[in-house]
Amino acid sequence: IKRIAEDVRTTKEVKVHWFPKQIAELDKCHHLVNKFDPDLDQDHPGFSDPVYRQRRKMIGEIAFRYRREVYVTLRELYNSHACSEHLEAFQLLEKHCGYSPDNIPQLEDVSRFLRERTGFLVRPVAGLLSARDFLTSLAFRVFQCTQYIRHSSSPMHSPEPDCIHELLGHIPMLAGRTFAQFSQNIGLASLGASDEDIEKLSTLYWFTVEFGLCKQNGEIKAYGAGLLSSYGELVHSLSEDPERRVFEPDAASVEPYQDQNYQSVYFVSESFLDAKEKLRAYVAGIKRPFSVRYDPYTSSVEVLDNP
Ligand code: NLE
Ligand code: FE2
Repeated sequence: IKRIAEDVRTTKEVKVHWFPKQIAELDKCHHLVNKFDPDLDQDHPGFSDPVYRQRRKMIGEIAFRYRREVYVTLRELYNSHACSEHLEAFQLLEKHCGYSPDNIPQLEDVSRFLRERTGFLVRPVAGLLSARDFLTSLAFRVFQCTQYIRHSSSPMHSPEPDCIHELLGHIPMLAGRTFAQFSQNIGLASLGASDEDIEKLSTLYWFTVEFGLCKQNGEIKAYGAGLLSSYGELVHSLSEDPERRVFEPDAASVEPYQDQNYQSVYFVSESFLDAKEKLRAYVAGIKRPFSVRYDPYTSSVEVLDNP
């Protein structure tokens, strides 16, 4: 009976044009009337002025992409440029964690998600931390996340971390088991290390967790968060321009780098397992008068005296 009633109703239904019910849905009201477009209208006073038309086009694009630009551009690029682990986790984050072009997810939700996947937690931090403090938190599977967002004049690249970098770059990667273990291992190696070793470990971190590339099915893909959060550098890293070398911790840990612009050298890992093994061998060579073991039951670090 119910079914019949519905059928009757649909046949009588009057089609009403869609309209937004929420202010955020104004994002869908973006259809332009081209009548006065200086590119199409020969009578437009700017028709024969290419500089004016170029500038007008640029301004139009900014308005069009307002707010969704970084998310939408990166999301598209991931299909061809991101490693499979990132793509997989990103889908889950869109499904369960409020990742979308119109929403900046809450750290609380993201933290809950990661805890279920790899036991990583995120906590807020006001800005760029010292290398020692940042690496220390990784030892406990804690990831310190900035909250602010990059300046709108440079959406394609930011020299400092921001919430786009953390949420789109780091979080999906930390949802993978091997990569999470790799990250924690760098942290554990840093505990009580000399300033010199901290410098080397943070350089290793830079060329892997931040700017690492890896091989997948014969292709090179990005897994570094600094690449996955910058659509300028993501394209650059897999282009003809930079140099790409095989990942070797001994070399990567002393390679000079700058943090203002795109990198000129990237290191390519065979796989995360391979990177993890290589890191293990490298860390074994760091001299410390003790060793450490992480106890996941109590979330604490045990210090063991070396025999
Ligand atoms: N260059 C990155 C970005 O634009 O998202 C941030 C790197 C932070 C180390
Ligand atoms: Fe980062």
